[in-house]
Amino acid sequence: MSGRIARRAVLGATVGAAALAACLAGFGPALAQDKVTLRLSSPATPTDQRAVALTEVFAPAVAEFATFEPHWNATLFKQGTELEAIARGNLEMSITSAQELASLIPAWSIFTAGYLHRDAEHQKRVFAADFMTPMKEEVESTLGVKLLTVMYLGRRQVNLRVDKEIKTPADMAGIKLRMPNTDAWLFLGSALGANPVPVAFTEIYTALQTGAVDGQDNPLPSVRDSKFHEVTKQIVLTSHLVDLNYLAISKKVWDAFTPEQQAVVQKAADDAAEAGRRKQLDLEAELEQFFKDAGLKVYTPDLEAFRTHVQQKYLESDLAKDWPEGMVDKINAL
Ligand code: KDO
Repeated sequence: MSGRIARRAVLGATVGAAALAACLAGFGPALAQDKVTLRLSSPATPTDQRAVALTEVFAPAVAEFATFEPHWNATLFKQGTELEAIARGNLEMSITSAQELASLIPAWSIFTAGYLHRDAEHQKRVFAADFMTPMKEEVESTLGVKLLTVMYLGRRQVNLRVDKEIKTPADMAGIKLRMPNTDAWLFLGSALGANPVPVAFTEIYTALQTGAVDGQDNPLPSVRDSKFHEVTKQIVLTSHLVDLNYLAISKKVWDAFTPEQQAVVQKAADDAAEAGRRKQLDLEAELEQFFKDAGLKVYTPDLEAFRTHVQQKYLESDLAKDWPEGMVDKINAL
């Protein structure tokens, strides 16, 4: 008896919902449901400055016609699978890396090379340079992904749970260094002289805590944000990669915007990138002291030895065979 009542109640609710939906459909574009939802998936934490800037600057700027729906901590897609998800139409946005692009389009490995970008401003100039147009177009035509802007992640530093003092790449021999799981990242780990071990960003803390790895590399704000300093003893200021990410959007979604909406999205992306960049640079400047106060050793190794070793490894590598002719010189000249 109670089952019958329950069933009728559910049916009634269904009919009611269907009728309401049909009724609302008639109102068309005036309704909020017509806004496009921009789901973004990223392993970044919600307190990461790129995440903060996208939430505080990008989202409100596009709110009239789009709902920004971020999924941080890789809760929607696993790190490194986002580009494929966009290409398949399962995701609208991501904060992708040159390393992820390089695993699909080898020429992009040029931007994974250690000691290539000089600083945040250099990254911006490179991204805006004419020689980037064919690179960006290839990403659009092969992956259906538009790269909106470049986001500054910061200078990557070696962060170890072991005591051993590191002066040169030779001192890194035998160190199990966590790297993200793509060929370009693993190559960087070995170019630093270490034994690279692939681990997803969200698993680093546990890998350090359990000793599955001896260390990891990331910019200082990421180290603090994800509390890696709780499970490590030292930070070696190698600054081996001035790291970046690209804010990426589905080309199909982009093409469906009006030219006016595209201009709004582009400006919102650039403004968010700029806001994040400023905050990230400030944090980098102040965090050295924070880690010293937390009891970690923080010091600069023989940078010339690291630079020479790493650059040599890249220039001799198979990766370099896929780099567009003359591009390293053009990047250096900017
Ligand atoms: C990381 O996995 O070490 C890395 O720093 C790589 C970056 O390209 C980027 O994916 C980043 O993680 C995440 O956004 C988390 O900060």
